[in-house]
This record gives sequence, C-alpha cells and structure tokens, in this order.
Amino acid sequence: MLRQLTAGESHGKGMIAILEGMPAGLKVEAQAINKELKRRQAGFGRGRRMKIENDRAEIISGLKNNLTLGSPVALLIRNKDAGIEKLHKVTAARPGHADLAGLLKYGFSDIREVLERASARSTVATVAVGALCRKLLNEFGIIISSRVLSVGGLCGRAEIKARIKEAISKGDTVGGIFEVTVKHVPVGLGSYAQPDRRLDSLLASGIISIPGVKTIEFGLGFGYAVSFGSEVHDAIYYSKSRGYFRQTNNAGGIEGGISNGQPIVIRACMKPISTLMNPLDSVNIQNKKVAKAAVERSDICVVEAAGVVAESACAFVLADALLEKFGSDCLQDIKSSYRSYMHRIAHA
Ligand code: EPS
Repeated sequence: MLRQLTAGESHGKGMIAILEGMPAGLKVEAQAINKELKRRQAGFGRGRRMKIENDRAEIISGLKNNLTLGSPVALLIRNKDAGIEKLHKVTAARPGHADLAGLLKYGFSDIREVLERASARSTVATVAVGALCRKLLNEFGIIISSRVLSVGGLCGRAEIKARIKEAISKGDTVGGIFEVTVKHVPVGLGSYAQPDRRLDSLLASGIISIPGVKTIEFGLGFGYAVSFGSEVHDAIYYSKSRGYFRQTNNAGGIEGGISNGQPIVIRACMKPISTLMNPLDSVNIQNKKVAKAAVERSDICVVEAAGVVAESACAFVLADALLEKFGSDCLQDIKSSYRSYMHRIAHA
C-alpha cells in the first residue's frame, strides 16, 4: 500500500513529501520530478510567484544510485520566497478561500496562519509524489496526460487567452474545465467489493482534494443524466484478434469501480482563484466593520496547472491500485505477476 504525507507552508522554508510503499528497483532521477514540477508552474495566467520560484526536488531518502530501495522516499522542494515570519497580518477574509472558516476553526487572530498551509503551493508536494508514481506506471506502459477544455466558458487557444487577459484587466480571476486521460490501464484495477476500494471513488477523492476543484465527472459524466441507457452504455464485442472490445467509452474507463481496460477519462472544474485584485466585500475580523477582502499576490488562472496536479493525484491512486493487484516489494516480481495476469486476460 502506498502512503503519502506532505508538509510545508507557502512562504515557509519549503515543501516536503514522503512517499512510502514504492517497490525496490525502480529507476528515478531528480530530473523526472523536476520536469513535472516545471509543468505545474506553467500556463498563461500564473502569478508573479512563479517567476520567483524554480521548483526543484532534493531527494533526501529512499534511493541509492537512482534506484528505489523500498524504503520511504522523502523529497524536499525549497521555497525561494521563504519570508513567512516577516509577512504582514491579514485581517479581511477572501470569499471562496479557506480564510474565514479556517480562522474560526483553529481560533487564530491572523488569517495569515490559515492561508499559508491552505495555499495551493501545497500542490508542489502532490506533483513531486505524482512524478514518482508516474515513473512506476510508465514501467507498465501507463501514460497520463491532461488538457484544458475551457476557461471562463470559452474554448480555443485564442479565446482562452483573451478571457484571461480580460480577467487581468478587470482585476478579476477566471476558472475552467480540464480533462485528464490515462491510457493503457489494465483491466481489473480497483474493486466493487467495498466503497473505499472503488477506483473511481479513489480517483475522485484525489482530484477533489486539489485546492479549487469543485466538480468532477467520469466519461460522459453529467451527460448520463439526459440520456436513455440504450444510448450511453458501451456495447461489448469480441474478436479473436482483439478479445473483448468496445466502440465507445462513455464509462470513461471504469465500470463497477474497476478499470475496464479503456482509457480513463476524467473532467473537473477549477473555480476562479479567490484572491481578487478588485476585491469583494468582506469584514475586518478585528473590528467587524465592512472591509474589502485581502489582496495578496496570486494567480489569475490556474486551469492548466490544475490539470498537471490532477494527473499527479491520479498517478498516486493508480500506482497504489497497481501495487495492490500485482504485489508491492520488488519491481521485478511485480512485472512477472503483471505479465502472467495479462497473459491470462488475453486468453480469457
Ligand atoms: C502558488 C503559490 C502562491 C500563489 C498560489 C499558488 O504563492 P503566493 O501566495 O506567494 O503568490 O501564487 O496560491 C493560490 C492561488 C492560493 O489561493 O492559495 C503555487 O505555488 O502554485
């Protein structure tokens, strides 16, 4: 079983990730992690922080000569903007952020204490963990990608860029929809046997945990609600050369909580970032008088980056499901178990 633990404040010394349960014998170079960290920083509409940071992982443990040892892998990504002790007090909660609920829950008198950990900077650690998991999945031919489908209701590169520019000029922010696709997932990951073993439940949990993600759908998703069953279920065919196959993938690669061998397709909505340069009404938490919400340096649009983070969250869930199915200690053993299973499936 894979377990992850992350730590770090947005302007603290750095972000930390520990991944336990990686099998021994997997080749991992820091470069592979850094490549994913760089993808997370990209996208039109990112804020000034991304110009300051150049996120790079230091591998602290779990590897020797670039090979995993089967022991916990610990990663450290240092923050360049690490002035947490010197940052000003925040007194007007931003609608949409964790600010107010966090302040009340933990009994703070400065919203800064909330926003430092609630910040989406925490996704640095998610992506670092995801990069390790992705390396494992690649050994089995599993490939994860993402793309932006729309921003502010508009599709197409030029329209999306124009929408983000419009948000910038108005001191506003804008959200959108991204799609994650996972190819070459073997049939049989996850199970219907318990709710918490369903692959879609686990993937949904991973993606909805990303700050700012509000909805998620698999395959046809909400489209199922407006169709007859005969129109949307993926009919089953068989041929000697292909075995069982489908001509459609409305299920998005998962039936009954189990991967069915088709690509896994997930779409999710990332809400507009809640820090607005032209802020909404709020209340000063010290004197309870009307105040404008706090204005912090932030991003305008992070839909592309959210896709990269969602890929990483999926990589963790799928790597865990793969290890559960095929064994967990030694990559070589896992590969032989995988080969023998695939052979059985091919002749089923
Ligand atoms: C982020 C770092 C943060 C924000 C952003 C994501 O850095 P700073 O607060 O110093 O500008 O840019 O966080 C949020 C949008 C948020 O709502 O918390 C990052 O590394 O992705």
